Amino acid sequence: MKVVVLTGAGISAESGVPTFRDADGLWVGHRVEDVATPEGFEAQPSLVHRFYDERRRSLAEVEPNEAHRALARLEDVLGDDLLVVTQNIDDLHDRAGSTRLIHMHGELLSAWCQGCDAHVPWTRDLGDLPPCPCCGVTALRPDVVWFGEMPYQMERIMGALAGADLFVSIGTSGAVYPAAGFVQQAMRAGARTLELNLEPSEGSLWFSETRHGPASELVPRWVDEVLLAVTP
Ligand code: BV8
Ligand code: ZN
Repeated sequence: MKVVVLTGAGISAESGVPTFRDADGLWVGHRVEDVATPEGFEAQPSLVHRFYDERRRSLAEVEPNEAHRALARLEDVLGDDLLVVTQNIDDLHDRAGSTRLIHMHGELLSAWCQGCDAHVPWTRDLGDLPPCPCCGVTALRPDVVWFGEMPYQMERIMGALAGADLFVSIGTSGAVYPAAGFVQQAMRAGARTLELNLEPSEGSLWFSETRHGPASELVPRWVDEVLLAVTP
């Protein structure tokens, strides 16, 4: 059984990573167009660097939760039949052990050099304009996909959706495209579709089944169901 899982900020909420649209959401205090666009970065680079430097630093204070760990367990059994596509730029799936993982909106722990186009692992601040480790130019930006920019590995994701038997969406409001359209592509490919979210999302009507509750409860329970069905 081929499974594609899409995750959003809701899967990291119980780890203490703020989501975008909840009351204490990340973008409160900032206008989205100010911090999550190339134009915003061009106009106010230090504001945008501060926005991402804060989020990169806070990674040291959070841990993966039972939902991240359940998906890693699922990969141990399904192997190449599972692909996790995350919209999150935190490293909680990675730390939980997921390796068949695509960060379609980039990663906080990576920097992208506008001088030589290198993508380099990065854990420090970028606001103090450090030189690129490859070309020495002080032209590093957060390696995240902003509005108007092309998400990463879209061909690989489209291919996985076309062959999926099951598409599961976890902890996302279904507000941002192209991620929000994946459920329709999966459905058109004949996949069953399941939404695991705290409350109905903007795309709930597209899912053949929706379950509401915290990811740390819903995801392990769903993974146990799948493991029961696939292990002889
Ligand atoms: C592109 C990275 C084209 C940075 C992000 C009009 C119509 C349709 C589309 C558009 C349009 N106008 C513009 C567009 C395109 C635009 C878009 O979709 N805009 C929206 C606003 C309409 N999209 C883009 O620009 C994308 N690129 O289209 O490129 C292109 C084509 C060719 C060539 C070049 C370009 C790129 C979008 C990527 C933006 N970057 N993030 C960063 O992280 O700072 S978006 C960011 O917000 C996330 O990555 C995610 O994608 C998105 C939504 O966030 P969620 O993860 O869903 O989190 P949210 O807070 O919203 O929801 C949390 C959910 O969890 C809630 O439902 C809640 O109930 C639930 N929850 C909470 N707690 C729990 C829980 N669930 C379970 N358990 C819990 N405990
Ligand atoms: Zn460089």
